[in-house]
Amino acid sequence: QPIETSHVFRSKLPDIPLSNHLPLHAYCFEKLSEFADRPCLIVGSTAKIYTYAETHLISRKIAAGLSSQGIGKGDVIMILLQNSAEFVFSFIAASMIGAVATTANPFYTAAEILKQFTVCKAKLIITQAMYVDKLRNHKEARIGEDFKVITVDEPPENCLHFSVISEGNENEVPEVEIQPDDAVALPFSSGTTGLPKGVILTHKSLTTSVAQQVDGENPNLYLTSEDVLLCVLPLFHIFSLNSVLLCALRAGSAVLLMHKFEIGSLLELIQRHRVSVAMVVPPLVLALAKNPMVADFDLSSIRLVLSGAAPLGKELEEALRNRVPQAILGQGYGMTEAGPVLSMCLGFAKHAFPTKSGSCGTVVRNAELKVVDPETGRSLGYYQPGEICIRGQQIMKGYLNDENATASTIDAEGWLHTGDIGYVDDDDEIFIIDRVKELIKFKGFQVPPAELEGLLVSHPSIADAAVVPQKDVVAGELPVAFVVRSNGFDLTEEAVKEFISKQVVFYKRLHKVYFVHAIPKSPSGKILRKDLRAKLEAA
Ligand code: AYL
Repeated sequence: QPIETSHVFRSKLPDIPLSNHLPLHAYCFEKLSEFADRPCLIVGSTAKIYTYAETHLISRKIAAGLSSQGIGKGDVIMILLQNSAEFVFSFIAASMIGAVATTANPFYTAAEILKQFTVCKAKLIITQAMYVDKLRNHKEARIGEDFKVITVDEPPENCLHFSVISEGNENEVPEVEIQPDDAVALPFSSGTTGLPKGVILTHKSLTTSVAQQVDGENPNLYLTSEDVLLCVLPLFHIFSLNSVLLCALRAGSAVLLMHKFEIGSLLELIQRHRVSVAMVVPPLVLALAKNPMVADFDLSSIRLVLSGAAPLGKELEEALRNRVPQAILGQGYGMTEAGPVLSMCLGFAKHAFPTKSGSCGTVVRNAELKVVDPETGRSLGYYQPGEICIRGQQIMKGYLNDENATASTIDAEGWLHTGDIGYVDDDDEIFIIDRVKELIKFKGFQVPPAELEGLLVSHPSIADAAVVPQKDVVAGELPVAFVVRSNGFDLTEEAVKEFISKQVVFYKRLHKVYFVHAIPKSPSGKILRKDLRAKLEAA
């Protein structure tokens, strides 16, 4: 009987010993004594700098402060903040006491926040006063009684000021036993299907992922204590949290925090702080490549641009190259559940390899990647497109309270199925060409169709609905809906759009609504999304 050979792709870089027995904070600050006086956080809006020693000390104070607020091992806190030093301190502090941080977009609507908050059983929220009103709609749980709210600015009624935790005694951080398999971060992702779910990332997942990027004699992503990393992408998303913040901390680089994207201040800050490494998403590449203001600023400090979270077109990459000719441009490919990085451009390595435009990089070291035929499940060789699967110690432990979703994402042999279609070329570079999962990506943000479909069918005049992506030059993809009306024809496109926009964050808003007589479905009742996407392309 012939033995089926399984094609497994590996990094060109050798495996390295991993320090993934360490808790995440200990791993990130392992070389603290080396970097103590180096800048760690630079607050863009104020130019305030926190050194590594200060960042570590403040985080310890907050760890003690959180603990005196009753937060202990395994407890979940929600960080509902824009990029800020307080975000960073709170995240590290939670790790120090074995607590878990769930991060959410402060622009979420009250309903979106409360859903995540409730599923996680969060005991405390760290946020800004202006978002507190969204937390007051909660019917069962009340601020100050059932959960605590801490604001980084003037606290509204029943809330506490950040100083309550930041003035903790750093010598009173409780000693906790942290196991590598304990959760540390709980970002939300809809994965390949359904509603957003809590993704359990453990200390081991994140230390492994960071090590795969920045550790070793020839790190895949070479960062030093001389580097200044641009942190404009939101830290509540795993791309920025992992590949910007955690990687920078491990390498002793400085992190330039911007609380929001605005092209003028972005360019000004890059020039002023001599940013050397820019983590970006394709819409930001578009702005850097096309905005006329760019010509007025000195971007010569940028030596590396890493784009991720959504496909980057070759033309766009070329256009950016004209603006920053000295820089190495490349991509990272990740998925929240994968811990998150699957592959990264080897042009970023200390001893770099030549790479091709359009590629998402090569699988990270200490991991295995395969491409499987979605029909037969067999693994495929070079140049054959199929579903990308990844295996390694970095992947999530599973979804929070959802064994079925976990089992349908990570198979019995430990392979995580991404729902992305791609191939590997004979230089071991990965190219993503399609997505078989439902997920829509607006500027790299997740828009789970199931969530919008659930809202749509809750409308009394809607019998059935399906939401699919429509291609867009600026956003990458936009959510559009196919809707079956349940009674008469009174319901208008505008009414449907408004019904949704009141309930969701701006990037989940429907761009277009098509009224149809029926939603095409498979015999088992699954929406035939491919057919709907084809309909859009034909239109
Ligand atoms: P999630 N090219 C094409 N599609 C991509 C890419 C890319 N470079 N990166 C991510 N995606 C898509 O969970 C893909 O469909 O995580 C993938 O399954 O919000 C989905 O986005 C995952 O979306 C990095 C670089 C993290 C990227 C990331 C991505 C995190 C996005 C760390 O260094």
